[in-house]
Amino acid sequence: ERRWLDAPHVALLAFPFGTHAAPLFSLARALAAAAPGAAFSFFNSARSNASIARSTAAAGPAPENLRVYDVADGCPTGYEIPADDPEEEVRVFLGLTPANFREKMAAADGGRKVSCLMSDAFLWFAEEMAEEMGVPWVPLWTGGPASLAAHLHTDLLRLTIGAGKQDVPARADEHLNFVPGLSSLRVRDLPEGVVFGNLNSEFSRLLHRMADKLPRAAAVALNTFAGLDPALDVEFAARFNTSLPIGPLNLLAPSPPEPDRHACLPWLDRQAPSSVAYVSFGTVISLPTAELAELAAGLEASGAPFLWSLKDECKERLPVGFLDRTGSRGLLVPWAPQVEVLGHVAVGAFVTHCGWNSVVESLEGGVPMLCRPFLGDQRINARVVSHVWKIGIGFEGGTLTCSGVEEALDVILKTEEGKRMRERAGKLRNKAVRAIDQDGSSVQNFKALVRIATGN
Ligand code: U2F
Repeated sequence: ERRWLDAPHVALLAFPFGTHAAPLFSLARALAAAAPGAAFSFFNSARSNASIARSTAAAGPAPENLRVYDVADGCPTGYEIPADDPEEEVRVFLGLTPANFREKMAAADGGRKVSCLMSDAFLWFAEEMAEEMGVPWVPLWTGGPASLAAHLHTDLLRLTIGAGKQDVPARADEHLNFVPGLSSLRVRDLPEGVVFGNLNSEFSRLLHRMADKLPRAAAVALNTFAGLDPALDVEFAARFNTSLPIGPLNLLAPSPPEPDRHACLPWLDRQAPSSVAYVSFGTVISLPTAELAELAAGLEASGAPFLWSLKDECKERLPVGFLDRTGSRGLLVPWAPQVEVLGHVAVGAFVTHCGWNSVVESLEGGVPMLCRPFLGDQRINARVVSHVWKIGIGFEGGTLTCSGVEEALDVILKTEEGKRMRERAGKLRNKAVRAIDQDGSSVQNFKALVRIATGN
């Protein structure tokens, strides 16, 4: 009995919005499988847990030593996110933290003492909880690594550039050569809330606090791999007690393939190699109607076959007649098995918001990107894709236009430059695959993570 109570018990706290909780859960599964003698408790909102359960159903039950707990999110049944205030649910949830986590943790796994606290890096207060409990804190950063470097240097950036203006400052085009790891990026690529935009938004304050806490973590896990961005490898190794790039997470800890409910893959089988434009803006972004029309017109004008993951409620906002005119070469679906789609030989370009998971999946498929970033890390990810790795094209004006989409698709799908982008993307894919080889750097780092988490 006593021995059971003393066995390692790792608690994992999820951030239940966007594509944050799913990668942490995949990691929890992988850790539980690698350390069968330890217990793992995963804390997340009921809604997010249900969505993870649906998308991982094909993997069968989670390992027995991994238990899943629902924490209160403050949203009544039937709650709908207000269109004019998408951050409301995040604010409500954060308002309940950390009490909602504490309450469930107290009873988790028969009260077995927690010996390591892992969390989404956004949940900065986990550092204080871990400190109180006298256990190590191990956060996972799920977004792009360049944006993390920007958050870590928020104070330096505010001092140097000035801050507090709602718009992009006059120095927008200056390079960030005074920030370690970011010298080839510009002020305008920064996440909003660092030097421009609302510095007092929920996210801006949360990320600022996180930056303060991360250097105290026992280790910081990252969904990237050594060598993808060598300057950032050096920066994180210097900044953190232990920097653990363990990505690509979806290769290290793969979920089962998504069911292909809308028959995307057989449709792709009928298309020529590298000919199809795949379009998706992730789980948070919904294109404004005018821009949706521009994108539709651009796809139509390009003549390229396309696969578009577009929620049904957005379909109603498409230009009249678009579906009739393009039905023979376009497939619209409410959800696509994106990893498999990007890995399919027919896909030649990805029109994306540059959410980090999408960027990593595109890179794994060796697919060049057409980048239309919106918020958070997406702008800086887009700039890295187009100007550092040179495997994509950005929309400098910000929004998508018909001619912009047509031209960028032409370059990627039909020109020598597009071919070179594909070759460069292919080289990055090979690096990613090597990182999760038996002796690869991410596998080694994962083993180190298992040791830190279980105290061995
Ligand atoms: C937030 O990102 P998002 O959830 O909007 O976008 P991604 O990081 O690109 O993740 C989307 C995931 O959803 C999957 C896709 C990705 O794993 O494969 N998917 C799918 O399977 N089928 C579809 O039809 C559409 C999507 C945030 F907005 C970003 O800025 C952050 O970088 C990100 C990670 O922190 O979280």
